Amino acid sequence: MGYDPSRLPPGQYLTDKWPVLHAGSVPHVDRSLWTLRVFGEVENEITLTWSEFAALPHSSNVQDIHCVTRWSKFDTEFTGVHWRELAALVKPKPTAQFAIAHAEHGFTANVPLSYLEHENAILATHGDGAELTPDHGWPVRLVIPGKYFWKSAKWLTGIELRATDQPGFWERYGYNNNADPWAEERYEF
Ligand SMILES: Nc1nc2c(c(=O)[nH]1)N[C@H]1C(S)=C(S)[C@@H](COP(=O)(O)O)O[C@H]1N2
Ligand SMILES: [Mo]
Repeated sequence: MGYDPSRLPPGQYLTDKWPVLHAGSVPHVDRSLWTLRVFGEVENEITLTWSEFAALPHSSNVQDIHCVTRWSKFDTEFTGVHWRELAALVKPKPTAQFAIAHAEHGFTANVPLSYLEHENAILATHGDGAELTPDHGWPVRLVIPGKYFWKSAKWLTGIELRATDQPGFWERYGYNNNADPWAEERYEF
């Protein structure tokens, strides 16, 4: 297939499939009991039910994803809720500088808040035109553009805004905190 090789970060190979990758087992989520909590450095903490989340405006984008285990997948379409819809409800304090995604089984992933605010960041319910499958993070996963894909937490249950950074699950395991695929920021050592 033809593609622009400059879209492939160093040390990556292109795949057409959408691989599945995570630590531990796929959680069994009951969407009627699922909630999304947005808390921390905000004026107004919220906990949304599925129906409240689903009622928020949705949007779509297309982006390339890059896993630290070296596979990249181009032109992945995600549909879901942009952070701005939640920010309008919680009103982040000026002290909010970092976002911690919280997921089932205690998984966390940290990014500077600016990455969550990116136009292509999304709390996704759909990938490549179909509802997310359980192994890709159903019912809601985060997608953070411009970072290795481990920053994109599947089975999202909360977003915490913080004044200070706090390493997440893979970061504590030795992965690079910044995780820029173009700089090959894979592991700490
Ligand atoms: N909750 C959770 N989310 C996670 C992970 C995980 O272990 N747990 N692994 C990350 C990693 S390393 C990758 S590459 C992507 C893989 O997403 P996919 O299985 O949909 O391709 O999920 C990320 N999100
Ligand atoms: Mo990954």
